[in-house]
Amino acid sequence: MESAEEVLEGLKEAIIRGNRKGALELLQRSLELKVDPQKIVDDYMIPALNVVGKRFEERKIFIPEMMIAAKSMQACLDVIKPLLPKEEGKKKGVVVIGTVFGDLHDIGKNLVVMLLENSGFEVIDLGVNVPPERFVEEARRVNAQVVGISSLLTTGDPYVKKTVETLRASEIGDRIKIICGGAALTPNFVYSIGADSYAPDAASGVSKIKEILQIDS
Ligand code: B12
Repeated sequence: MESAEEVLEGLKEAIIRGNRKGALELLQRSLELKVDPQKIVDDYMIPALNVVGKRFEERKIFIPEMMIAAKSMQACLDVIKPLLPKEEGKKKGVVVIGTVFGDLHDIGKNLVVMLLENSGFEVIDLGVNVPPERFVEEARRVNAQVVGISSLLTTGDPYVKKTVETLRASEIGDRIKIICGGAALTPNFVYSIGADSYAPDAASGVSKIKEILQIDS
């Protein structure tokens, strides 16, 4: 019989290769072996996409391979979503989130959405390729406390900056809290353009949002 470690390594490999069916089967097996769903995401699924990114950078694979790997990852996330721990009770706040203009990456953002919802926040997800004005309109419409901006491409930096500036220049600019994340961003850049917070991953994103809203738990 295979060990849990072998199954999990197989799952990681299946995501890297974009073998969606295989990945889903191995995910099911890991869950049957009672592996913690959060551990599966953090220690195997996310690292799988890092390998994909590295291979793409080294020109060992190309966009179609990167795309099918992403699809396998998203299919596994859809299965895992209902299994992650969920806090019930009063809503902690409203967060509007989206991927910056020009950027179509959404897996990381979707993870942030998932974790925020499970932590008791109401989340309005604007999707990908979101123009600055859309963040403002929606944050105003739903009376959000926080706007989250995701950016995976270094070419997206000017749009992240523009989004923060547009939010700050709007009538909600004084009160809205802005948090940015995504592989393209650094804390230095994010703070230099006037955002309130930066987080390198979804779990610390939730903690940072609680921190800026001064929520204890
Ligand atoms: C999958 C993928 C794709 C898929 C995206 C599918 C999808 N639905 O998202 C596809 C194939 C479409 C794609 C396209 C492209 N991609 Co791409 N892609 C990736 C890859 C391999 C994985 C990204 C990912 O999902 N990671 C897993 C998630 C969980 O991690 P994450 O996104 O970083 O998110 C975490 C944190 O950053 C944080 N976070 C993210 N957002 C937010 C937001 C907030 C508010 C907070 C608090 C936290 C937070 O929390 C998340 C969870 O912990 C990366 C490589 C990499 N290692 O990042 C390249 C990468 C991002 N892509 C890259 C490139 C170049 C492209 C293309 C330009 C390629 C091309 N020539 O066309 C296009 C761009 C298309 C576009 N306009 O957006 C480069 C970017 C280089 C750069 N420095 O700018 C990378 C780094 C690959 C590389 N090493 O070269 N890509």
